Amino acid sequence: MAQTESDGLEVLETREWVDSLDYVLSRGGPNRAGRLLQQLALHARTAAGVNLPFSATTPYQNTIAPAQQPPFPGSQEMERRIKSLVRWNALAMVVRANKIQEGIGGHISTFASAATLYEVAFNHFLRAKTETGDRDVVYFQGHAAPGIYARAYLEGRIPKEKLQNFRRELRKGGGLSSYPHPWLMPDFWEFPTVSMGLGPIQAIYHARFIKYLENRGLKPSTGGKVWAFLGDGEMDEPESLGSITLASREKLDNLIFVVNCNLQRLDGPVRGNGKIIQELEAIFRGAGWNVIKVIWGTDWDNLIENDRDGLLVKRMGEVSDGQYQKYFVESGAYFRQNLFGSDPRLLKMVEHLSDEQLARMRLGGHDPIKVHAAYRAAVEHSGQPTIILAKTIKGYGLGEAGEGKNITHQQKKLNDDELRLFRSRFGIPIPDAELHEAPFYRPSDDSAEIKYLQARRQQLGGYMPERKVRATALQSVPDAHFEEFHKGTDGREVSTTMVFVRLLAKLLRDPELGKLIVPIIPDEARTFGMEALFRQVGIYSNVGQLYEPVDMDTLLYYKEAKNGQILEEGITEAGSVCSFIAAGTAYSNHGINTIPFFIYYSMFGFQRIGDLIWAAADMRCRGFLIGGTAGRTTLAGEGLQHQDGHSHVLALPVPNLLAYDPAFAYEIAIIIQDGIRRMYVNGESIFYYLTVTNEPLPMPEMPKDENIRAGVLKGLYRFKASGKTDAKLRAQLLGSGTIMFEVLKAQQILEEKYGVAADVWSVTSYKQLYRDANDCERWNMLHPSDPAKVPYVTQTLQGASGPFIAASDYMKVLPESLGKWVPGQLVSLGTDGFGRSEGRASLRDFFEVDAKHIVLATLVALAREKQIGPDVLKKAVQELGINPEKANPAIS
Ligand SMILES: Cc1ncc(C[n+]2csc(CCOP(=O)(O)OP(=O)(O)O)c2C)c(N)n1
Ligand SMILES: [Mg+2]
Repeated sequence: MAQTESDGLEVLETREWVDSLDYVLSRGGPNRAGRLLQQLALHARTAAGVNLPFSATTPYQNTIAPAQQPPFPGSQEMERRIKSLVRWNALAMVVRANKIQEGIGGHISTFASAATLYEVAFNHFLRAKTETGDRDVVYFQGHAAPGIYARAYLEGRIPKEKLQNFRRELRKGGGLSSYPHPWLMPDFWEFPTVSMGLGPIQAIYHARFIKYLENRGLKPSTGGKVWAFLGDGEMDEPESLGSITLASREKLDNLIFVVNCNLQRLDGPVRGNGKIIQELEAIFRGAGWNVIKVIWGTDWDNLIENDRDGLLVKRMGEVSDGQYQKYFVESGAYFRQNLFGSDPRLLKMVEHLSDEQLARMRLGGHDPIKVHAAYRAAVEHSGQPTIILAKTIKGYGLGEAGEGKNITHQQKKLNDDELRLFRSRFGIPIPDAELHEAPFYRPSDDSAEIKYLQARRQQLGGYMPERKVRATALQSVPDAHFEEFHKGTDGREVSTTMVFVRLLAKLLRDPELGKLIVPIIPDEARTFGMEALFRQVGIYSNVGQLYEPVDMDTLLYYKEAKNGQILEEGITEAGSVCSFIAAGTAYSNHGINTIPFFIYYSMFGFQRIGDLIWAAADMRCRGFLIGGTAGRTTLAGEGLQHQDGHSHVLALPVPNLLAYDPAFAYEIAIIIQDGIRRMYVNGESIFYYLTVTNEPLPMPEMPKDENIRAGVLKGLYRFKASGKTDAKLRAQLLGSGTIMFEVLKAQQILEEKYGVAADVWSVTSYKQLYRDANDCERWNMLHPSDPAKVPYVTQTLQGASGPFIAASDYMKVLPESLGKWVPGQLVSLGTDGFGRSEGRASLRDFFEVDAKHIVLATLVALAREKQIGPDVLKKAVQELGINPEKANPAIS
């Protein structure tokens, strides 16, 4: 590029200004220089209308200047050796596993790129216990698991045999799960992070929940941090970015994101034509985070420092990520030509470096000094969350086997040559002859490396990750709060939502239990009639209430307080469920038995945030998910997007979730009381889903039968036997939720009009019944010569005569799942299909779950058994006013 005279003048002029600024810097320091620059910008604008272009980014260089770096506090050489050992064992774990069993999978290149990020953290930052008894919590990137196992192996925490069984969990003696799963490794992993995006959003809400615990006086405020190690590709998940303003709004300076910017995801570059680091910087700066870029290693310091005219930094900022990735796999000559060759002045800057040296110039994320400086700055920063954007090379150290290549994410096998090169590059003392097996390597306990590593961990309070139950169990759950609900409402109509809210309010008043309860609501409290709680326990706010609420003069004003108990999350089910998880796992993470109740529109639960609920299950989260405004025909008016008739089907797959669709107040009381007991007194790794509805109905008294409680919990009991003991025609009606009241009406019609004596059974949980029946079935298969076990549903319904008609506000598949265990003909009525904007009566007619359809279904079933004739049916259709040609709700 030719230089013009004015170019030259401009360069000179710029230099003079830069020199002056340097002088100010040396005299007054960075703050003074910053103020001066601001004044200059202001002057330029007011005096001459110069508007500086808006920029959300800073130049493509490290945020922390070399002069600001703290000295490295450990032995770099020793830490490099330890890191090499971790690298080797992580790689060997995956390579061996795939040699032994083709296709078992695993990831090498994720950890290879992140090894320095982890090792500096492990040796200097991640505190299993702080001096004040707090702890840091760490979300490890799921695909980096081999590196975390490899380190635990060096620490002596995981035996070699388990390493050999990586991804072979069912082998004798057990193995290691592919990714972090507390369910599978409950003493080790704390946070399942491998479904991308769930780690970052959970980390944000966890950090916020810690502040909540502190502000409410449930946990002393002692400075633990939440670290989240994330992938740059992962940041594309909406969950990764969707809640970042919460973190800055709540001033979460206990939160540190470390994004491993290896510029690649699975298929190829994250931003081939752009720059992921700059893009993330802009997003997070805009959202109010402290952003620390770690782009260039120490090797670059001199070059950048001598770049007086900013030519190099400008050029570095022009090159796209796709091109940088190309440099990683190309020769030094190519790098020189392509990056520096654009300007002779740039070429001159690197003429003292050989191609070989150029090719080996380290990136920031592979340089412990740079990484350490960033971590130190992050932990010392106050008032804001911090994100560290560290540039690395994916598959670092793999050379031809995958370093920087698009295929590297999937690389699981190395041939002998590649293994040899890796071994030699990292100096692992394994002879060539043994390399083929990719053996693990651990120096003896008294080796310098192991002693150093152990000393570092001891200094930082112990090993990480380590999961354990840190809370002591509750003693008991007092009966007193629940008894009122056993009595019924004497004909007064209340909805099950109102019942639940009343129970919650009572529990909140309990001197012991009350403070542990965490009500979580995504902007729906008024819908559920919960506004009285605003005043009773307050809404949590990290700053209290800085304004005078408009409804201050009312009894139930919108009270925000620093020690407020309600987490009013706003319209974010994803965020709310993360608070639920943070509260429901505090028994292990923080030794505090918080009991979350997350109350939401049932339609926006499983189908919207099912993956987070799955993660909650994995984490052995406790608590109650309360699906409000539930039922396809019970939520009137709202229509297709709101009316939920399938969340109970979506709840079926979650193994440790108990799901209930209660009809009556006493059922709710029994389920919640027993739930608290099982989770917080017995310490079971289960959690609950309850649907509650908004239809006001008269709540009956609990029948006086000692088996009721067990029946409610197991999922089925006889609620009301027919009084017509002499009837010839008999039927059994099974009802759930609000549809129970249609069933009760049907019972009456059947008796009065058709001479059918029908018993009414309450099915509180199809899921419980299904699970129990399967359990028996399986046991019977495996123990064919023992007396067969009889499922609870069969035992309970045995002897009840006539067909079984089940009706609920959910899909027909729920009762049908019990088909083979119901001792007789089963007919299932349910709400398959899209909802409609309508009133309840019309909806129930449309979905064929109202009393008249239950009656018809019963008569048809009796006719099928030849107990009544077709003429009765024909007449019934007319009498009941049913249009046989109406559209099928399941597909219309
Ligand atoms: C929700 C979700 N979608 C897809 C995947 C499959 N997956 C696993 S790793 C990966 C690429 C990860 O890239 P990045 O976040 O950049 O991490 P890196 O391995 O590069 O550090 C993908 C797509 C997943 N685990 N979770
Ligand atoms: Mg990546």
